[in-house]
Amino acid sequence: MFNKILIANRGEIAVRIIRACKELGIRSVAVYSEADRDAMHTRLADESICIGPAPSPLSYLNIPAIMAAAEVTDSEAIHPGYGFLAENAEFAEIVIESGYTWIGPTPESMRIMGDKVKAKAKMETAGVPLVPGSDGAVGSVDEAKKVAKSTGFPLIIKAASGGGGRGMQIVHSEPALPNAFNKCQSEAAACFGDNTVFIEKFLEEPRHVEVQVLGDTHGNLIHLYERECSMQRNNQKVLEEAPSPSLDEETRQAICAAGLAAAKAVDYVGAGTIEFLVNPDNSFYFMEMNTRIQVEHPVTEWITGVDLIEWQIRVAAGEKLAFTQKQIKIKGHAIECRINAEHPFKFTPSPGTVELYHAPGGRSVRVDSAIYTGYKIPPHYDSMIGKIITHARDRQKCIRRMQRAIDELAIIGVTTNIELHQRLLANPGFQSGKFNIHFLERWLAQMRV
Ligand code: MV4
Repeated sequence: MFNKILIANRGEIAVRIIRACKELGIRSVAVYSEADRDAMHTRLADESICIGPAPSPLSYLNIPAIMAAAEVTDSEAIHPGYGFLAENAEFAEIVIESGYTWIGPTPESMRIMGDKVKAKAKMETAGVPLVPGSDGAVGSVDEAKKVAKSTGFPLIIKAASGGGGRGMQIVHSEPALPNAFNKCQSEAAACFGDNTVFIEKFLEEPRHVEVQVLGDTHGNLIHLYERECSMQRNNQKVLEEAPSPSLDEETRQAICAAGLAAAKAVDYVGAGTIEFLVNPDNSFYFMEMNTRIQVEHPVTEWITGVDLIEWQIRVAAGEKLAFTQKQIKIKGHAIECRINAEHPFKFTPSPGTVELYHAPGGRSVRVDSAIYTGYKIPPHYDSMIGKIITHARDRQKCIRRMQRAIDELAIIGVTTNIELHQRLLANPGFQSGKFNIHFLERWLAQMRV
């Protein structure tokens, strides 16, 4: 096992990884920007090292600074968390070639999954269901028109290097196709330095269900069931749960088997997530694979009893998975509410000083956060300041428990989305468990606040 791990991240996920290191008896190294001198991760790690100014390109995305920090601290492995450099295959390669262990999948699987056209081709050979669309990249408006003959409208044009909702164009009719195609291509070139785009039929009322997988370096690969992630706005998830309230047992087994097949196709090592779109008739399609730990991993940890960060570290150190697929059973229900420093209905960021923070507690409540009373939330980073996770025997009890946990939560000094969660948890549409990716935006639109 490692003696020392460097965590190339900040906020709640850096704290989460430091906690796992401490429980494993591994020394932790935090890297921090000038804006994060008083951040929780900087304080909690065994060692902390400044890697540059506040803007992330100069610090948390600054590969030479991070590699220098690994060298001077004599770290053995690097955990990237989520966001920042977590899905950067070049960074993973630099880490490995410099003699450190990368706590994550191989750069090769990151590269395949990072290119949505390559990923879809791989999934095709693995027999994972794909949304009907172009066979690979589409290079011209004429070609796009031909693809549209088979998909019909609406269709969606996506950047091969995009993902997570970035670089997409929805097209409702033929006359709108040329402009949308050119826009998608030029935005892809500007955002990702790669103008490759592809086309899919646009699914109009899907749910977003994702399958958690975990692989070791000995060829063992398991799934840890699914999460329901449809409760989102602007491609930002707001609340996630496990298991999905919308899947029947047959669809659950099928989608988890498809997730496993997807991961096997790239010999996946570590923790990963396969995102699917699920139609109202329960047909489902591969959307993309996230080759990192995700924000919402705690709901899976709670229903399966598997510590995902611990196992990311163990498999990176070469250990075998200590459990088989048959031993992974769903126990109860878990929900996560993301707490953001933003206006609850306008969604404008609200950085500033946390004058008072009181975390909820009691039975089956988990709080993953990096704030404290007196903490100054810097304006340079994501607005998510923490997560509340609850567990119970069934979904209804889990919702009730979350309602009482959120009622206990007090954050004074900055505006948060706590009120959004209170209103959402009480909403009959949420409580029914029958909602899709449009639910939150439609509900907010009809509230007109
Ligand atoms: C789609 C889709 C409908 N049909 N693809 C958004 C994020 C990125 N991973 C892909 N996304 C979508 N792809 C087809 N063929 C709808 C979305 C989508 C979406 C998906 C999941 C959760 C929220 C979403 C919000 C808007 C669009």
